[in-house]
Amino acid sequence: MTRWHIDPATPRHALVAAVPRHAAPCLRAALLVALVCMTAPAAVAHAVLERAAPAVGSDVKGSPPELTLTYSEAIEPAFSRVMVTDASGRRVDKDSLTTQQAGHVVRVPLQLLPPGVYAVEWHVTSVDTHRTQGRFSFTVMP
Ligand SMILES: [Cu+2]
Repeated sequence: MTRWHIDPATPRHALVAAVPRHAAPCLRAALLVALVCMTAPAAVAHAVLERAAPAVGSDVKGSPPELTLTYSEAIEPAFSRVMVTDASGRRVDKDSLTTQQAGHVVRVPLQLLPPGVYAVEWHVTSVDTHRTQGRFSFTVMP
């Protein structure tokens, strides 16, 4: 298996960080895609979040046992991070990230979640070394 060298100080990251935070989410995503692709050393698609369970912005009945995130490309678990927090900012995932389906699916076990709104923040590095990130929320209903 190929080993990838990840340098956290590459200009690509500076570019990604330079995208205005106040830009509309879709514009920001488009800018990120453009910047990441422009600066790709060997252009291969990077990991875009294709779906999530619980789904982005969804209401779910009862505490979900885990969060799953499906990406367009395989991700490298050692260089990827997912955090789920409650409305007070307390972390409610079990700080354990595993992958399935050749790295396309990320599984994060969750603690027992009382009804409320939860925020998911993810930063992943795909196997082509490109970093992508995003956040969304879901609501646990009684
Ligand atoms: Cu890429």
